[in-house]
Amino acid sequence: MFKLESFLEIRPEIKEALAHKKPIVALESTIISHGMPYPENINTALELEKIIRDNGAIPATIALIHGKIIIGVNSDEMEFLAKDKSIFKVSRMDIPVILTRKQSGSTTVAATMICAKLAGIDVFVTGGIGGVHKNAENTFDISADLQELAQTNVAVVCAGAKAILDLEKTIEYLETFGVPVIGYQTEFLPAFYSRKSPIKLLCHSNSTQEIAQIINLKWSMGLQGGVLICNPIPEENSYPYEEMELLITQAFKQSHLLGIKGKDVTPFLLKYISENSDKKSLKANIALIRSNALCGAKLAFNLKNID
Ligand code: PSU
Ligand code: MN
Repeated sequence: MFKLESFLEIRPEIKEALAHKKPIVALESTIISHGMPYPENINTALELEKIIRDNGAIPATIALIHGKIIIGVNSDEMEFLAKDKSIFKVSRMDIPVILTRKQSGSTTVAATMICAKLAGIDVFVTGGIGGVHKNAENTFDISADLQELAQTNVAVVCAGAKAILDLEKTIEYLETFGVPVIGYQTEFLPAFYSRKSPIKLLCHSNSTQEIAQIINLKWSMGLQGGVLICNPIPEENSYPYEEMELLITQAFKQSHLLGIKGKDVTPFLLKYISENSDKKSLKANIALIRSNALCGAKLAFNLKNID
């Protein structure tokens, strides 16, 4: 018979935090294995955990290690995720396959949301979410992250979405599936490297306390699904939207020429941009996710302290 405990390992510190209803922030691992080069990936992953701790919450980095969902990977496991080239990129569809075969994989936004929910964690911090790709009307390439946001009750803090995606279609998709998209201290959808895209959001809030109330009300009413909180990259680390778009268009053309398909598309585009912007895009990536960790810690605290 299926027993969740055989596949889900929640590390003691997080078990204790769950039992005492302490604020917890989940972190994904695809960014470690497939989003950044070594050693920036491991250094950033460890730093994010510290930022979350310094701001009164418990960090829980999530990954699949040798056939188990680990909630709160330790530093040795993080090193493994950061260095090993055979780590799978795991989204919703891959979870049962990787667990059955006792393999290891880093979790995408979709998979991290699923695992966080299984563990009882309701706030998750990432860099950028997946979305509707450009030319999706022909390729049907839409990230499983969006469907997860539509159905899984986890609040996701991100810096918007990269312009490797069709941002207008991504927002339309989230609207169709009833996912609240909240601009934190901005009226516009942030575009990852840039503080602002041309897309005006329907909801913005300057307070993590108010955002916590919105999330709490959504779930208390029985409305299923996530909430997306978009926190713009700090001003001093941002790039003009047009400048990034040019590089992104090149990356997109290249992926088309090489016939890159399916789950390889996003890592290909991310790598291309990173390699063609010296370390500019990497620095921006690190800065924005640090800022998201701070926002997520505050939000997790507010969610546990609703009046
Ligand atoms: N976008 C980024 N950085 C990332 C990702 C997306 O700017 O690291 C990763 C996230 O883990 C996200 C995944 O969940 O890529 C989406 O992949 P796909 O498009 O194949 O669903
Ligand atoms: Mn895809």
